[in-house]
Amino acid sequence: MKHCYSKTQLKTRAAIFNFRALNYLIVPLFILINIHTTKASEPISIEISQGWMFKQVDGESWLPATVPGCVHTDLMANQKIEDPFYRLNEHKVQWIDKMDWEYLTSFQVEAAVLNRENIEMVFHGLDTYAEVYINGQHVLSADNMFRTWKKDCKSLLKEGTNTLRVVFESPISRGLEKYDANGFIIPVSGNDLAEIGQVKDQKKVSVYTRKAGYHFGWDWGARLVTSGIWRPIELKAWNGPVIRDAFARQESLTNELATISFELEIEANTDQSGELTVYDGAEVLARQKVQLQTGNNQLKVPVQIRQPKRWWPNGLGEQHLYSLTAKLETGKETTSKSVDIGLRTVEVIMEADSAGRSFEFHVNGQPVFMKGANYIPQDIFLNRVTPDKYEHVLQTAVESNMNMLRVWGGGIYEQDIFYEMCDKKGLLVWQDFMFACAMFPGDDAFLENVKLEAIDNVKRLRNHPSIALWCGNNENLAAWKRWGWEKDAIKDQGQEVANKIWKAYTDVFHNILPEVVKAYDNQRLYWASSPSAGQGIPEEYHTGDAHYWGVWWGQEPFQNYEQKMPRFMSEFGFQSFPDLTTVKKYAIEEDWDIFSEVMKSHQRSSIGNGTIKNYMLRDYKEPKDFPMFLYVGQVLQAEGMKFGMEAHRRNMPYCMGSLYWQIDDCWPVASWSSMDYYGRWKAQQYFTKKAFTPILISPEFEGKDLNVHIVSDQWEAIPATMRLSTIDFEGNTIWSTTETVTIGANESKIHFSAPTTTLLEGNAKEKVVFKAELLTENGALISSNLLYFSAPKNLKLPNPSIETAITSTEEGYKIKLSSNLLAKNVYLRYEGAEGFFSDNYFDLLPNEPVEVLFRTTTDATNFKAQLQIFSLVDSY
Ligand code: BMA
Repeated sequence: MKHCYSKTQLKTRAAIFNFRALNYLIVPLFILINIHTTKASEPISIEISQGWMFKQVDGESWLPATVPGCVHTDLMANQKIEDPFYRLNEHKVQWIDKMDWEYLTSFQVEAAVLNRENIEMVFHGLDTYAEVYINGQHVLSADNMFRTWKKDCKSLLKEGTNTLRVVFESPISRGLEKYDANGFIIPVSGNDLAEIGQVKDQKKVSVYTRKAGYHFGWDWGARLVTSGIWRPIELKAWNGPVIRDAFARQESLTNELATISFELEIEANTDQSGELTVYDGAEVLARQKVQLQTGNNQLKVPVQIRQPKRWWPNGLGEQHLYSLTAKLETGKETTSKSVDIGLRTVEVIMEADSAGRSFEFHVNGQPVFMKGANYIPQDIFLNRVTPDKYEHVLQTAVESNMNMLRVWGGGIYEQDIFYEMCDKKGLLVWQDFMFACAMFPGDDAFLENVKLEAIDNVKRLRNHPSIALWCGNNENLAAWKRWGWEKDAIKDQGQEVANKIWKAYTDVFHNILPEVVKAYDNQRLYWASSPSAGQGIPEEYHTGDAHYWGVWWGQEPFQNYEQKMPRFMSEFGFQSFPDLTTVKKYAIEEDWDIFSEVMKSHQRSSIGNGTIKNYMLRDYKEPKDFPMFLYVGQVLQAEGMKFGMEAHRRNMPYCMGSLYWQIDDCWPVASWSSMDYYGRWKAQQYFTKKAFTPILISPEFEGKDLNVHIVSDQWEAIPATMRLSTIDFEGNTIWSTTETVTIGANESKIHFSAPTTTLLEGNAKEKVVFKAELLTENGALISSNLLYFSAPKNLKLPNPSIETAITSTEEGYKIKLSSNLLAKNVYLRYEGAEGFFSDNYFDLLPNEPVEVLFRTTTDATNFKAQLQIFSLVDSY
């Protein structure tokens, strides 16, 4: 089973088309091409997704496969392996990535396809070392998961049944060959979980292969190194010329006029003339005669849009999209291509000031504070990330008042649908190139591969208004310059080797990638590394972007989020476990101990579970059992991160961004995520929504004083009422004031300040809470917040009686909660069906009822009986 073919064996074996293989096909394999509805000369596009079978290269039996997909999910579907996410199963499936695998299908080609002048097969994503055979003939060698591969196959196809076979060599075997041939060790972070991967001598081979880094493990990820056809394979057939690419380069934008250079790449098979028309919907924007030469033609069509409607980020306006279509008519043939674009400017303003240099996104000329999170692929098995899952995560971002996500460099250049949704939802994207926490090879083949990958992806994504900037890598620079990798390399391997490693870095991040961005997308900023102060200059807190990990990795208190204030925070975070319902998906009751084998295995941070516990015991009483540990852990994360998000916003415009680590998960695990693998909101997600509200009232202690800040992202000043009070846990007001304020446009300002002693009025600080509310002139609540004078473990929390009134609604239930005494971090839990609470983990103040909606699409008839409600006093 575990025998591996050498490269030569594999090639010889693969070169002879394996007819024997076809005998194993148990179902007739073909795809139906619906040519009857296709007009004689219209382009044809067919996805080759049917009838696929797969097997281990040296195995005998073919099994049905799903394409797009991967070996692991195919093995699971055929019950050859158990779910790797369950308990310790991940460790039992590590043999898979040491094997070579092959995929095979047959498909019908009708005469109508064959008669087209051009026929091409497009491989949108092969993971990763793939040899492709059409009708037994070797046609392609692929070695980069992130690239698109095309093969002219006019002369390869025949009428009737054709076969397509893709052979994947183990990324581990190929990685080991490259590792051993390299001659020196390339530093790679501990995120490459070679030990869990049971790799020979625990060699970290991930960086040799252009494949999603997180497949090799991460400090929140499983180690499951996939192989497979991960994006569709498309057969295209057409007559005449084809528009390969269309790029709407925005030349200038004013309120009166948008000037666009519509840049088209047209491939023609003969010299010919034609007419090109550019449409915005049905409206003709430009029309011109064109003369095409055989081969590639680059055309620039100037286009103007009068009174352009702008595209705005979430919270600041509409996301207007234009659909531009280029239509080429050559007399005989017509071909067209459409792109959706948004008209806006995005700049990063970096201006020297007394502290250092700003790092401010300006959208349409206005400074915008970026509120958001880092995004990782939503599954280790990418084929399982359905449009619904994209919708859920991205809609969560919108509902949490975010306007930016960072597509982090250890995952993938996301699927088109991700960016299409970001365009529609107003989520700006900080787009990393796919390099993270490692140094990389610098040989010519590697560099060329990276260059082609960058061109593919920049061209694919550059029309999206959501993309805000291109960033070279995640933490590679910090690792080399700050974490000591450079010094270690010099010490252990000598200056010459260190120079080579650094040269590879500068070749990729200071030459190749910025040159690609300049050539193909020159209006976006290229930022070489996150975090950094500039190209080759590691992060300094007074310039550039920062990742602050003193909280968590450095065991520093949450209060340090206020002290370690950067110009733009692109990462900070704190872990929690997922909800018990999620834990039950991977752990049985005997595993319910944070130090059990199963719980430790679903925790990938080297300091993980102990660190959660340490922080918890600083502020909370020790939870009485495992379910309560999970609950308190989520509250701990939420409160800590709330403090961080609010601190960054309070410090605007000095700090102009707060992107926390991380919004989602790729498997069920303890991690920094605010939403777990199943899309369940953790406490932090609810807290994020409130901390990122467009207008925020935010009280904080400063020495002996309490200050109340009001932070606004809005561009108009508005009059409001600020109501402040100190109340005890029975609901008695012991101090209060009401003031009229003007909330300044796009600013953070202290509107109230007083010594804490004044607010306590002689009461014990363990028995009262400070309440801040902001209301419109008409009395509608804009924002409210609470601040306790003491850590939760010291609070004298009463035993509240929480009353509920539950009524059915069209979408589920409405729960009205009220309490006679303070109920801290009220948690509503219902396991009967999947559903969503509109709020959770909130503090219920005495005699201030709160309404929560429970939305569900499934039957939840037993809701009333099974709804559990508890609060912090129940945890110990
Ligand atoms: C940053 C990220 C990730 C990592 C996270 C938590 O370094 O870029 O690499 O998962 O911190 O450690």
